[in-house]
Amino acid sequence: MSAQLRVAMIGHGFMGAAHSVGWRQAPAAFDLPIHPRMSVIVGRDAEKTASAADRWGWAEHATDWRAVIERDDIDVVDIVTPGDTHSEIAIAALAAGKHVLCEKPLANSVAEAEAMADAARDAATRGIRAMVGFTYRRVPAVTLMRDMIASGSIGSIRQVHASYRQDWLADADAPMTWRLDKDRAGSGALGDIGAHAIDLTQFVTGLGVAEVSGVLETIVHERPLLGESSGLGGTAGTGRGRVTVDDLALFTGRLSSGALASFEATRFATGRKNALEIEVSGDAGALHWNLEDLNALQFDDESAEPGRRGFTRILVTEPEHPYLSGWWPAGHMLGYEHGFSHQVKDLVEAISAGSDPHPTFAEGLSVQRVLDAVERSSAAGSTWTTV
Ligand code: SOE
Repeated sequence: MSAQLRVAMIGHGFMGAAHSVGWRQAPAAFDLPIHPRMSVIVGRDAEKTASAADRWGWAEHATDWRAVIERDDIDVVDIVTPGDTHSEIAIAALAAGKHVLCEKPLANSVAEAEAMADAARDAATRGIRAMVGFTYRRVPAVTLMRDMIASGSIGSIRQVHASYRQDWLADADAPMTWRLDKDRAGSGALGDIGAHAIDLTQFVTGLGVAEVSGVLETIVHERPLLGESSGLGGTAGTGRGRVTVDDLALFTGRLSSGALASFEATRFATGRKNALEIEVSGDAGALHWNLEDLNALQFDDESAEPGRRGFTRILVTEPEHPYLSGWWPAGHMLGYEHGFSHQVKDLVEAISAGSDPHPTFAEGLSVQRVLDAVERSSAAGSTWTTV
């Protein structure tokens, strides 16, 4: 294995920026067994891709992803493009013998996700690894939450509430973007941010979502077409474009243990900027985490003496907490971007150890099956639908 992992990143939007920070920060924060090298960034527009290469520190830039994944001086392909391109690029990269990191959701359909999971399983027999980018698992407080649940801190799980509420579409005149086009994104709030709520639930509880009943709603049906804008991007053009995805997803899940979970995904929750929250309630206590307060974990320990119970706030910044060994002294806080460095750390260490990094494409497929079941349930009048 070469002393370096030479990386090609396909795409350079918001996730391209976040992944670039991860590739650059991780080797400085952690003693990685192999050093990742930011070799080439790929985009359709040569000028914009050259600018992204300069801004984020990529050695080269290119416009033809098919040529790049065939290069023998590339070891890893990092896919940060919209969901309609994930399966084609990932399957081609795995076939070319490249390790793959693919953004979430894994694909735009179960069929695509199944093909990707099959390709990853085959590639693993050749020592090629694949991972899907559910980075919130790698916030230290979330990993601690998973560990506390696994060690029995809250007892037997009774119920879960997981929601992801944003408000960047609450303005009806916010521009059209690829995330509102079913052909590009596969679904709206459900797949874009509901996928995180589903993955978090399955990750921290160790339970699968087995059955769902849900409703999907489109609130604003047309939006202005604009030139490319900052942030989440805008769809170029004049006039108005048709929104073909859900704006709001509400659904109930029956977990594999029989416990019930409630889910919400919306980009219309006025005032909620990036509120991914999960609360797990057990017979001996509860745990709550909110991305908008990402360093803290709320813990209700019902084994405390009467009068001393209720949620306490654990500041998850101690050196012994997950991932903190690479960063600052207690209380100096981490941010949104650190999860992307933790993702790089875990991927590189798995590749070096010859093991499958988590979440695997199979885990990404399990989320895709839940998304699909919610869409089928909503189309059938919110009936209970098997995942
Ligand atoms: C937009 O809703 C978005 O960028 C999602 O696509 C990301 O997955 C989420 O982490 C932040 O919000």
